[in-house]
Amino acid sequence: MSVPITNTVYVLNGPNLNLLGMREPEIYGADTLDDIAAMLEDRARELGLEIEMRQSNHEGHLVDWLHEAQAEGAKAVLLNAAAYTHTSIALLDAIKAIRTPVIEVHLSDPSTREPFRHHSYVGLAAAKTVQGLGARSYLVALEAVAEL
Ligand code: CA2
Repeated sequence: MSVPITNTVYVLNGPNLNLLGMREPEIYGADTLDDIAAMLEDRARELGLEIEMRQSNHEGHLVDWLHEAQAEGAKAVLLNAAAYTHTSIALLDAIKAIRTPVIEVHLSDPSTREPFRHHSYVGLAAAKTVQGLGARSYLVALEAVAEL
């Protein structure tokens, strides 16, 4: 049975992103995940959307939250799966298993970094990818949701 679609956008963040703003600012920028959440909430208010921001270092939590997004009728998911982007068939299967659109987000541009970051399992099923814009990648992805 299908649930009614809400205005809530799940923003799911993978391993080590809880350390954002504390290390490697030259790659990932100086904003913390809380700063990004605040920016998204401001923009979401203007767009008539709501943000459900989560972070986990555990792959299975991300899989469970993708299922939850669909069960709760989320409008879309912004997913920065961090390193699991490049390794996780479980996340690929979860994205394929739900009808909720998933937008892949990255702060950096993995395609210009080490070769092991060039392949994205998430990107094989995501509706769109926004990368390389720092914290603004999340905002551009949110704006894309408003167009859905
Ligand atoms: O650019 C992105 O957003 C990434 O998803 C970030 C991941 C990386 O594995 C992907 O290839 C690209 C890494 C997130 C690690 O976050 C840190 C935060 C602070 C200090 C060190 C790592």
